[in-house]
Amino acid sequence: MSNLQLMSHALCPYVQRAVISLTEKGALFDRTDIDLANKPDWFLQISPLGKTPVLISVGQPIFESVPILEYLEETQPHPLHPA
Ligand SMILES: N[C@@H](CCC(=O)N[C@@H](CS)C(=O)NCC(=O)O)C(=O)O
Repeated sequence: MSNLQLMSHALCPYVQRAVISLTEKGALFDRTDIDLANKPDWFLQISPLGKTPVLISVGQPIFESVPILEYLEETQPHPLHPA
């Protein structure tokens, strides 16, 4: 299992932001699709608003797509922002 796990939904554009960043950076990650119409309890415990995406990095959940993108930019190679 990768150190990066993305809690996802197939149609979620906010998830796609994270997937684009992870893919462009060549980061290995596991993706778990969440049924947003029937959210599992474990998901509600890590996602305060019950929304995707949530990125779990080394066991620590990060929620909201913009902070996830900032975290990936700061911790993964291949910068997507100009210096
Ligand atoms: N501001 C959030 C928006 C995330 C969001 O709205 N996700 C939707 C799916 S695209 C969701 O999880 N909806 C389920 C719900 O609101 O119960 C972000 O940028 O991550």
